[in-house]
Amino acid sequence: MSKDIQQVMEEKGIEAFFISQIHNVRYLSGYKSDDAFLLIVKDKLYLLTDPRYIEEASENNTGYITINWRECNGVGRTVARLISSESINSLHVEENNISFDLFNQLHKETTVEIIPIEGIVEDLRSVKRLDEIECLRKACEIGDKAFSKILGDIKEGITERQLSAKLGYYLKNEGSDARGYENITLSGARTSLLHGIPSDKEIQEGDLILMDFGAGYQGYLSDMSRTVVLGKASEKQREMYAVIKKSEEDMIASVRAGVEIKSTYMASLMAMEGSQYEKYHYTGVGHGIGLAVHERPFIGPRSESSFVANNIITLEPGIYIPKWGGVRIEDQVLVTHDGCEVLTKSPRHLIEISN
Ligand SMILES: [Mn+2]
Repeated sequence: MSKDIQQVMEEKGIEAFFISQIHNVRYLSGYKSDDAFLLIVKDKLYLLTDPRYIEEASENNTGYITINWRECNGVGRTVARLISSESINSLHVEENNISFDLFNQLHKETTVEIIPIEGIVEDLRSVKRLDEIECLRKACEIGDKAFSKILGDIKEGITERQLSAKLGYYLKNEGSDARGYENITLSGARTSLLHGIPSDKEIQEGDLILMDFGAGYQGYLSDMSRTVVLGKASEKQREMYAVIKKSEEDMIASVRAGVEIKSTYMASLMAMEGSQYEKYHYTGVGHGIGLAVHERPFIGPRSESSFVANNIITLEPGIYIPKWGGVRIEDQVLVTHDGCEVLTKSPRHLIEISN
């Protein structure tokens, strides 16, 4: 069960909290807009937005008092006015998500101390509520459906860009929201590019094809990767694939509420220890996912915390050999008390596509 923001503020001695990160605004207020801010004090919740959104915001029944910041000549002035009516000595702001301009406005308009802080709402977001889990489950389902469709389009001569466009179509057609970035569809030697952009390269017989993509459902995202081969896989492709498949399965087996996240990173290495592939392994092997595609917790050698039930994370070990190619398998899982549930259900064995 995730905690209430006002409860966390009280524990941390935060009197007033100005929230400007867009996913954090959405998470706490349920309100979707690219122009909205929250001011949270002990016993009041304020949503600040502009006239274009005011009607929609007022219908939002989540306990927030809606304020049109234009009527008060700016966000900074509005916040200043609201906190001057409370007996407040300090205002916390989100350190990495406030513009210089807005910070200056707040500084100019208020006399209270402005204190930067980070990660408060992000930590809450890392433990999913049941309604969020349902949306994420649905986003994974849409991703799986699109994957099963795109396999039929992988043929000699189609370009990476065309494949990406078709994948985008299948995702939308199955019910996906728009996502903020393109799907990754790479082929041949280009599969070693970790976040490569689909190009006009045509897919050839014998190519590895790496697809990293996902859907959105009511703002909640899925993220999955599959690597397939057009035609018969070579000995080396088969070997690399087997290593990564084992690596991912070891990671899945390691996940459980209470387990140190670092140990899941260590599990990703077991399958390749001592092999020629170890040095081509990339250390970012997974991440939390929700309203943002990459959010807490992050899975790597420097992870400090432990998994909590209802974290939703991706596991994505990969081997990337420059100028030769790469293999990545990525699945999205729900952390539970006795392990994890894999939400992306697409097959994980090596698919060899025959024309
Ligand atoms: Mn990912």
